[in-house]
Amino acid sequence: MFRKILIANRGEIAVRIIRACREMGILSVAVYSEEDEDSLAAMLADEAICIGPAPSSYSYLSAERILSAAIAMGADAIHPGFGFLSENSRFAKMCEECHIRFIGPDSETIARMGSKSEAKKNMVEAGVPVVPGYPGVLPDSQTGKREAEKIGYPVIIKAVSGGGGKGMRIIRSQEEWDLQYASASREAEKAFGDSRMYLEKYLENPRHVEVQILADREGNVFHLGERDCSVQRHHQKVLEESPCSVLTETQRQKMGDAAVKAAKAVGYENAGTVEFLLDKQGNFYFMEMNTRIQVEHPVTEEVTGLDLIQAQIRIAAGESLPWKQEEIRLRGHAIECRINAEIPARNFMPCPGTVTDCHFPGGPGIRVDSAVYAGCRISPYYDSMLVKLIAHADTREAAIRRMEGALEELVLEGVETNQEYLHEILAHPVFRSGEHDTSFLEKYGSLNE
Ligand code: MV4
Repeated sequence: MFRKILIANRGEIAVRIIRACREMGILSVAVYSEEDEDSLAAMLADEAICIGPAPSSYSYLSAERILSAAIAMGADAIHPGFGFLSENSRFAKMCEECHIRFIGPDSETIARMGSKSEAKKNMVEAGVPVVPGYPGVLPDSQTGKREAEKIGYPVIIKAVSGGGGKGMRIIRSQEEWDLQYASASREAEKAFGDSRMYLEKYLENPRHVEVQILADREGNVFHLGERDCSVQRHHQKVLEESPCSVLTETQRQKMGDAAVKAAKAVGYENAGTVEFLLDKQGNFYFMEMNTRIQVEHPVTEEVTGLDLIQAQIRIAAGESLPWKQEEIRLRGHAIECRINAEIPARNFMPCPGTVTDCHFPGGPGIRVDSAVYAGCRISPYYDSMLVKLIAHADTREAAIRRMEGALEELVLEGVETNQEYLHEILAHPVFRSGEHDTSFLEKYGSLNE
């Protein structure tokens, strides 16, 4: 097992990883930017080191600075958390070359899944269902236009290096093609330095359902149920839950098997998430694979009773998973709400400032993942997520009720938050019915209606 882990992240996920290290008897090192000197992570870790100025590119996104810190502090592994360097194959490769274990899959797997068209090709070969479309990268706009005609409109074009909505356009007729292709590839070039695009049939209002997997070095792969992340606003997840309310046990097994097949096909190691789109007929299609731990991992931890961060660390240290798939039982229903420092009435504009006072909810089935404390500053330089509230209960309705209570109890003074907005989502009859899809917030999520 590792002696000392450096956490290449900030906020609540850094705190979450420090806690896992503590339970495992592993020393933790926090890194912090000049802006984060007073962070909870820096206080809770066994050691902490400043890695640079506030802008992420000079601190949390600097592979060189992070690796230098790891070497200086004598860490034998790095946990990247999510965002920042977590899916950067160059960084994973640098760790490999420095003989510091990157807690995640190897750099080649990260690169392979980072190319969304290559990932999809691998899945076709493995027999995992994918959205119908043109196989591979589009050689040019004109070829794309001809292929779109064959597939039939509406279609969607996506950036090969994208994910999460950037460089993506829905095209509903041939007349729109030229303009949309040009604008999407320009956006992709700017965001990823890669203008390459791929093409798919556009599925109207699907659900976003993702399967958590764990894979060890020996090739044992397990699925840990799914998370429904259909409540999104501009490709930002707002609320996630497990299980998905419309999935039958048969579909769940099929989707889980497909996710395991996907992971096995690429020799995957560590924790990963296989994203699917689920249509109204109950068909599901592979979209992409995320090679990191995700923000919403706690809902899976609550329904499985497993500690995903500890599992990641054990796998990275070479331990095997001594389980059988049948032993992984899903119990009850879990929901996560992301509480952000933002002003819903001003188009969800971030609202940095000082949290002058706070009170976290508790009681049976309530979990709070946060790095916020009374007096802490919320920086304008980083993500505005303050708190993840997670409610777990026997049924979806009971979990929703627990979450409503937790949202009512939660006090965050000094900054505006989306607490009330989340409360309104939970109360909405369409959400309550469990029949919502990815168009839910577009349709019902605007304020003052
Ligand atoms: C799609 C789709 C419909 N058809 N692909 C959005 C982010 C990126 N991961 C892919 N996305 C979508 N891809 C096909 N072929 C609809 C979406 C989509 C979406 C997906 C998940 C959650 C919310 C969404 C909101 C709008 C569009």
